Amino acid sequence: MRICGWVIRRKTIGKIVILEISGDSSKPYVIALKKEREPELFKLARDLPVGTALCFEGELAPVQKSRRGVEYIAKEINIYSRPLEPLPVDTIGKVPALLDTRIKYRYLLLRNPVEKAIFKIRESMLRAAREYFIKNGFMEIQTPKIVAAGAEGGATLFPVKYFEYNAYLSQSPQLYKQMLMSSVPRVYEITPYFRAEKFDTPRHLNESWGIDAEIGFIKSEEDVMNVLENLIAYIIDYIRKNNVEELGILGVELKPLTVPFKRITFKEAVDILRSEGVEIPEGEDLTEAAEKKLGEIMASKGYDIFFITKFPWEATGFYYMRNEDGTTRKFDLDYKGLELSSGGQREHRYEKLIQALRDKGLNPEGFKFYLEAFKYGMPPHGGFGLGVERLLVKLLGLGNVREAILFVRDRNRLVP
Ligand code: AMO
Repeated sequence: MRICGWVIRRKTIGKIVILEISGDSSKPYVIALKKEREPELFKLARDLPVGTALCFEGELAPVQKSRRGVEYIAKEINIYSRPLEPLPVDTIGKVPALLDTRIKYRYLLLRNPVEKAIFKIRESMLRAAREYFIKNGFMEIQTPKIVAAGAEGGATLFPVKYFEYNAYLSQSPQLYKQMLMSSVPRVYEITPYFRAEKFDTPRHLNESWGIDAEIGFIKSEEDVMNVLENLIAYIIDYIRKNNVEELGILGVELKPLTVPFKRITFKEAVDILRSEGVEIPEGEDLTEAAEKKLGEIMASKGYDIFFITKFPWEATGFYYMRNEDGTTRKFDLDYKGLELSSGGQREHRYEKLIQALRDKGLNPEGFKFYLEAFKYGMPPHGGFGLGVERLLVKLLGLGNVREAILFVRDRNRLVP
């Protein structure tokens, strides 16, 4: 068998050299080279620097002695590239690197089983999401990332020069997934969000990823919440089943979630917070601090994950359906004090949608292409956007969304 990778550790114990090699598996490959048994390979390996790219021909060792990896007996080693300099980071993670360094050298640190496990689980998360949607009759879509109008507020749009037009990077597939509700009853997209927020927080990126879904012919936002909670429970089950090794490497015990998740209304959330002395101004969205506090209170009652429903109109996008009482059909999904997802039922009635744009101080002219789609038999519909990095942060107990994306785009990072 030919196995390839990079030396992440070399240890000499008397007449044995042990190499740990990071390759395509989660745990390293380990080869022990004995001076007596394979003198040529022993000589070659004795001073191989960490970082060397090599392949070896070998077989699984009949006796597995290493606790750190899977042991092989090597018959032949081919060296392809030696590092020009000592590595700037420790790829076995003995010397912990600062987050800044981890981000800068993520591509190298993926040789470290711990760092790799995070991204193997991210990959699984998206695979699980696709599997869930396929099983439930959703069609995967791709919508444009260069757009003429945004759905989530003008202040957070990145302008792009698009020939003689002014364009933006897409904040969300919102407008497009809704337009497709005029022909396909269930769609989903795994997509980047570009947002020009100048935040520097552990929960914000300027290029983040979302799992977006939109569902037609719904009776209420309850139908959307059902899909979302089942999706998350499915993702967790999938990871528990398929990533035992990676969860072990990370030392994470991932507990299954039971559906349905707890639901509280926005008003109930405000009452709970006020009863704990937190000030919430009338008609405003919850601040991050309030959200965190609410997460703590809910967790103490046994609810790590919960929906907040019926957001006030003042705190939502123009496209959410309004109820008679001034609330809307928008919900958030919070997990341990962090918003993972927003969604809800949309306004699908043409006239009311135009009014909603005006009420939010937006010009319907700029949304003409979107509004058109509401003229030809638009059914009631709703959907959600689920933050990929935020979900991963919560599932693995990471401290920062920057740990959950390979190459970070934030206020201070445009390279690598
Ligand atoms: P919203 O703006 O709440 O809703 O975004 C959906 C989810 O995406 C994640 N998210 C982010 N993660 C990291 N950094 C960011 N800057 C960032 N912005 C968003 C969050 C958030 O809950 N169109 C609606 C969704 C819908 O109604 O279908 C929307 O975009 O986890």
